Amino acid sequence: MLRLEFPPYIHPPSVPHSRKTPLCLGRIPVPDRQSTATHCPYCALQCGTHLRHSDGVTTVQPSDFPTNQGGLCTKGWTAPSLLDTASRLRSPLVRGPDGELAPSDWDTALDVVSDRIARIRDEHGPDAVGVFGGGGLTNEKAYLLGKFARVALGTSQIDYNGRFCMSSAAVAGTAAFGVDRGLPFPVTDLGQAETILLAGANPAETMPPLMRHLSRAKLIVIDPRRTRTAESAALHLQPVPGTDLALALGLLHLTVTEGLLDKDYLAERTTGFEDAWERALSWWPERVERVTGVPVAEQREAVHMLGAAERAYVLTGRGAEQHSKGTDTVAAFIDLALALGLPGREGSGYGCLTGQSNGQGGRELGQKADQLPGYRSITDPEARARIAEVWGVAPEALPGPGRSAYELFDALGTAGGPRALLVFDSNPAVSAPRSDRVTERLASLDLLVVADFVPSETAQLADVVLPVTQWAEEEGTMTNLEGRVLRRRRLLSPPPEVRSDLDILHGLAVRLGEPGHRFPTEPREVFAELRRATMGGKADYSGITYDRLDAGEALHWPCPLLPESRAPHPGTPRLFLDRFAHPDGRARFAAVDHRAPAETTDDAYPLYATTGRVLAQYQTGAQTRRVPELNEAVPEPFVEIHPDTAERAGLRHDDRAAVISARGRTVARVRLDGSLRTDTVFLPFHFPGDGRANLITNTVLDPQSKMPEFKVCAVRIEPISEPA
Ligand SMILES: Nc1nc2c(c(=O)[nH]1)N[C@H]1C(S)=C(S)[C@@H](COP(=O)(O)OP(=O)(O)OC[C@H]3O[C@@H](n4cnc5c(=O)[nH]c(N)nc54)[C@H](O)[C@@H]3O)O[C@H]1N2
Ligand SMILES: Nc1nc2c(c(=O)[nH]1)N[C@H]1C(S)=C(S)[C@@H](COP(=O)(O)OP(=O)(O)OC[C@H]3O[C@@H](n4cnc5c(=O)[nH]c(N)nc54)[C@H](O)[C@@H]3O)O[C@H]1N2
Ligand code: SF4
Ligand SMILES: [Mo]
Repeated sequence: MLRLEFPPYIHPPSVPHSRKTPLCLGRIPVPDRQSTATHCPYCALQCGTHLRHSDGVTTVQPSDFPTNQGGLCTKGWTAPSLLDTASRLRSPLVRGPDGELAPSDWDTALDVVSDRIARIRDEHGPDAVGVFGGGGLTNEKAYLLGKFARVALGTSQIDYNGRFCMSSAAVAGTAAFGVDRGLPFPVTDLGQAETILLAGANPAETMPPLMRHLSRAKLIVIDPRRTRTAESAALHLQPVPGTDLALALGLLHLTVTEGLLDKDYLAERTTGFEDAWERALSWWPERVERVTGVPVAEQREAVHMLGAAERAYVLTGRGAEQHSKGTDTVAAFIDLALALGLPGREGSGYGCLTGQSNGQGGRELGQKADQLPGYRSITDPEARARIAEVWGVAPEALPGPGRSAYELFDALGTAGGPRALLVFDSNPAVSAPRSDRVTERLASLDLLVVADFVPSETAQLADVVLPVTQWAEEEGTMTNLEGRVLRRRRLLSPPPEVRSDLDILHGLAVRLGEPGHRFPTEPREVFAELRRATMGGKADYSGITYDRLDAGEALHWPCPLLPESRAPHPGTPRLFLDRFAHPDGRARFAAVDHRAPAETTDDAYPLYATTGRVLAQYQTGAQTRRVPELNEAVPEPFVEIHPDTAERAGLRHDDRAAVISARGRTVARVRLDGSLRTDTVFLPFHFPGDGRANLITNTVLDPQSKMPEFKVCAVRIEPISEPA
């Protein structure tokens, strides 16, 4: 496991990190102002920062924003250095007849894209062009991307990387509460809790400053690994990967049998307990221990810690969610929280820790295959009519739901599948399951267009690469893990030949025959339209303005626009205090049952592999592998393995090993860890090429959320000899 020299979120690194004057460019970056208040570009905690520029150097300092309270992790501290990374894309690239990507001008690049799109569309219809977005896009970009796909391209084939992220929690949360917002309460509420259950989340590495809010509570951590988060827990339950559903059902069972059920809450605020209980009834503690490996005494301790607390939370992360039964697993944890009477009570609740910078906003503004802005369903006639009106098109002209992320990648270049794909803010050649197959599908396309600021592994496969602005060079809004809308502010002007994603969408839309005003390039203008589009939806942003945000108001959606005679709506930091969002105002228990992972171990593949993150690298590493300090901390793929398991496989610490599943093989450096389960190995997914964890992961999808089973598959591990 990763150990850094200094605590991850207290001290600044000894060397100041800076955006240095780029010698290669011979250009001193032009600051638009000396300093600005903004937020870190990486994760959903959206730590507040002060960015400053002087003497050609950009530096970052944490601000006293509620989510980070003056802390930053190493990624936040080093974020400015990516602005001028040597590999920054600085002009459009078009693949020439020689098969090489070569610099081009914007008109040529955009003409090539629009001409080929038009041709493909004429020949094969609008669904032959696909779009893939990301949870790192600002709200404005995510909104305009969805509109671009449905209006300018007329395609149903749009989805985004959030499908691989919180989609299971989103489905389960919507079913239980009628609306899904990652945390339906401010992060700071966690600071008053007595007990917090963290199911499959490792915030000590994935959101270090969040740990400040968890430090007063007794933590119960459910994780097959003894992570840094688990080390700080009062109780660590260490299940076999893929068995959380049985564990959650067992905890519900014990809540009832140990007399901890909140019957008044059940009667007043919920429906469906009986059906849920019918399933949980057969998950008695000894059976749960047999399936999950979690001792009965620990199960009992967990429910008593939760039941005894006046204020308690149940939180899920990707460890519980990224499974072929992720939706049911989250539903079972929500059932547990409901049985204890937590959701919708001040000082208690259930929440999912969203992941990417704008994972929340990205999930509700219309880049998901089945959604329109405002968290509206694309199959709901009323929602279609409303959005069509805002967009100035006929409702019938809006396409229906498209394929989910993996289904979309899998169909690329096949009969009936898209023949062109535009990627904004994702690197699926590394992040998608069976990334070898996905890479092959991407390569088979007639046209692959990637907008990025670095040559990601996916960009390297593209026919056209479009260089975009980075966070410190653009304005916009983001919605953090607590549904709070924040301002991203510009400090620097971008390199000369770099454009914003909004500019690109405008340029393409106009070339495809759209009136230019339909695709504004000014974030403020897009936001004004987005407010109208979300008005009356579940995620209502209509009462939020840049001016209110700039005045420092903390606005959590829903924040509807009120008549001028009334004071503006204050936003909704806490959802569900009076009622849940279903018509009857009640939360719904889900009747779910455990099932095994799609793939279980056998003689050929005797170990479980699970995947996840380390502090120093972000996602596919496209960004953080280019930050020297971060890459030096964790420079290469590794596999965590128990010493006994390693010995049986003939492996020692630091050996290179092949980890092999039924789908493929990945190569990683052995790291011995005596605290790991002996039946489980762990790999981070941050690395490209032969070291991609996604060469082995399982593409089986959750039937409801279409989430792939990133967190469990069966493998064997073998030594490989070092290349000479
Ligand atoms: N440093 C860093 N921070 C990040 C990111 C990053 O890439 N790097 N990414 C951001 C994003 S997009 C996201 S989504 C979040 C993710 O944040 P987390 O959910 O905290 O991250 P993961 O490491 O994917 O998974 C959490 C834990 O789940 C455990 N786990 C694996 N399998 C199982 C299982 O079957 N059951 C249970 N209970 N646990 C299991 C893993 O051991 C791991 O410790 O992090 C965000 N922050
Ligand atoms: N095995 C395994 N696989 C996983 C996971 C796992 O736990 N295990 N986790 C999944 C999860 S939770 C996630 S969120 C995904 C993440 O998967 P990806 O989204 O593919 O990962 P990133 O590295 O964040 O890729 C984002 C790319 O967009 C670029 N970019 C950043 N901001 C912008 C922008 O504003 N505009 C444009 N045009 N480009 C931008 C970055 O430089 C980078 O190249 O991976 C998933 N894959
Ligand atoms: S915790 Fe997340 S938002 Fe905060 S500094 Fe680290 S990466 Fe940035
Ligand atoms: Mo994520």
